[in-house]
Amino acid sequence: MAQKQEYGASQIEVLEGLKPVRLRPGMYIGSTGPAGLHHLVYEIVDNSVDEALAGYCKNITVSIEPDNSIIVSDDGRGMPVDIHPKMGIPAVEVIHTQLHAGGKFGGGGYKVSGGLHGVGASVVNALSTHMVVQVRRDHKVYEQEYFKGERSTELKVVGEYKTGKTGSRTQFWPDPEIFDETVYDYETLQRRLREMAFLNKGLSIDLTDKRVSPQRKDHFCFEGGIKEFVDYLNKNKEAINPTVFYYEAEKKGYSVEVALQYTDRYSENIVSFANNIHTNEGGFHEVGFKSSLTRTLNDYAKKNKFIKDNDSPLQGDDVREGLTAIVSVKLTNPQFEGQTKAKLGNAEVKGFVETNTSEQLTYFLEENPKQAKLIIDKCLKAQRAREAARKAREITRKSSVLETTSLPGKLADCSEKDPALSEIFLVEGDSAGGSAKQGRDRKRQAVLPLRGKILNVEKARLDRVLSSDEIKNMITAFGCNIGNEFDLDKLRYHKIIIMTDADVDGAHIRTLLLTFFFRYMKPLIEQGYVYAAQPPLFRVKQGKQIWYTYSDAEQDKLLAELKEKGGNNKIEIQRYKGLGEMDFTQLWETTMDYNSRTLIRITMDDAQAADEIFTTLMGDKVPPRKAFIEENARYVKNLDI
Ligand code: 0RA
Repeated sequence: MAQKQEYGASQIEVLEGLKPVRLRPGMYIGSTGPAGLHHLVYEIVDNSVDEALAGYCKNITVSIEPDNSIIVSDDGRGMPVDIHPKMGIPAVEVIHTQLHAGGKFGGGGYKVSGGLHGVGASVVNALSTHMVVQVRRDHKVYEQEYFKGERSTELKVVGEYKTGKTGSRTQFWPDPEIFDETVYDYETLQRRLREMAFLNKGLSIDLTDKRVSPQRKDHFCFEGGIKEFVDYLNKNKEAINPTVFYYEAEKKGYSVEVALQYTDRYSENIVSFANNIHTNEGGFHEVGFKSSLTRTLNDYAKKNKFIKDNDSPLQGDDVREGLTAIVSVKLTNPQFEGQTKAKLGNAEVKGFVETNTSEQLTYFLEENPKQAKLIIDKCLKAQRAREAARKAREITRKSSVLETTSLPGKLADCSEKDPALSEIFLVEGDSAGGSAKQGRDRKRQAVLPLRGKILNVEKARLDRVLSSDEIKNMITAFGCNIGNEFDLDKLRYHKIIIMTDADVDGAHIRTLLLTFFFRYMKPLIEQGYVYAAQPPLFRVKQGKQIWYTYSDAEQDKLLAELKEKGGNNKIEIQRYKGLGEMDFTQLWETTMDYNSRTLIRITMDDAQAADEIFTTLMGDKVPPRKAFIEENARYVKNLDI
């Protein structure tokens, strides 16, 4: 304790002020859209989580205030307030007004750290119109305020406390000059904070939305950590092994936790983290885990004669079918690599995870022979199905989608050859498909009509997936193959646009398509190549003027404005029930024209929620599906008229 107290002002190395952050916010928080806005909260929470990882903080509370400002408080030691020797100002002010050098406040302070390596607070401050920081320390309450990243008051003592605890409290108001939108989404924060609580067992995180009455609240605290995360992810699936396998291990500078459970599904769901950051692109921790899993299950299966000497061994795909697993590592010097800096590059982590997983999993299998048998049986089934699919593919090699080069007959391709400039519309129904083909920009827009419902891939193995015509057409049109053979470089369009009717069927088809992309072409979603078109709901005509509106709210606003101007004279309203009701010029003007259309990008954030949604909507269990649809009925209500 005493030694740790020394870390304070002297640990902070100063680099520069905050101008660059306001000039290029994207460089620091990724985007100035919704993702960036929510990122601000995570940066502040990360600092409190670091304080928890250092062993000093147990409770974190986050609230969305009625004015959309955010308050984050913790019961840690309180940020340091001593005077920084070089700068001559309090450390807490340095933390909030300077971009300091690498490592957590110059390193040495904390064991592990995620986020922006401790510069988070200053970045958030720079992008906020106003920030208020309070520190409870040494029986005093300190406070300082900032304006767009600059100090607006000196640090002063605003009170004293006799009892109660030390801690830090930050309130900030995101700057509307920086962000497209400054309204927080409860579910987005809820998802990430729940995940944070799973990843840091025993840490309590409370979230409150004060914009609504009654207030909306969540309390997250999981003594079982990622073990409970697996329970949560599998809650609507049938488990193969009832006991979730879990272990944790540590050595100097590294720790690892793994939790896993098999389900009766066909897809694999391995989610890995390094320092609480979701490593979407994998990395050495994931590689170590996967190779250990394959080797350990093969060794066990051979030793117990589930696999005979001459049988072919289980492959990676076989041991991952239906698997839900969380791999979480924490390390002092994480190297994040890859396109989105979401891949762990520390090679030494591979052996560490591999060795520990093998040892602990072997132990689990030997302790739980009944469950071990169920797991091996599941893997053997997957192996037989894979073999059968391979044989079937060989027999029909000529007609196999994976080998054909000719494009599907239903596709109206574009003439552009550069994928970055090309887009493909997946259109519900042949008649809307026809209008889209007529209305499109032939140079850059391709159209593929889809007939009716596409196959629910959640309930089918690869061989059946590949026998569906609609799916084969998409695979050949996209050109990038699927599953293990997926190759993003071969993708022929960088915008894949789902265009369905604004009704329940349309929503269902969109979900089926997203399920397929999510399970078999995940990088498409990760890279942000998948979009949903937004066709209008209404056409309003007054005299020679025509307006299109895309939501009930927009429609009400327009009608109110028109009424104010000149009453109801001659106003004609058409409500579109489907794409098929628009002719090709209307479809172009409202939904396909680059200048006037609105596209909704399907993000990886959505895709994370997607696993849950797909599991619930597309799986076999009826009660959770019914509950889900009822809970979400408000989203569907306006669509199905
Ligand atoms: C003491 C020393 C240091 C940081 C903190 C307390 C501290 C920071 C935050 C941020 C949010 N909540 C907090 N609670 C405590 C400096 C440690 C270092 O230099 O690494």
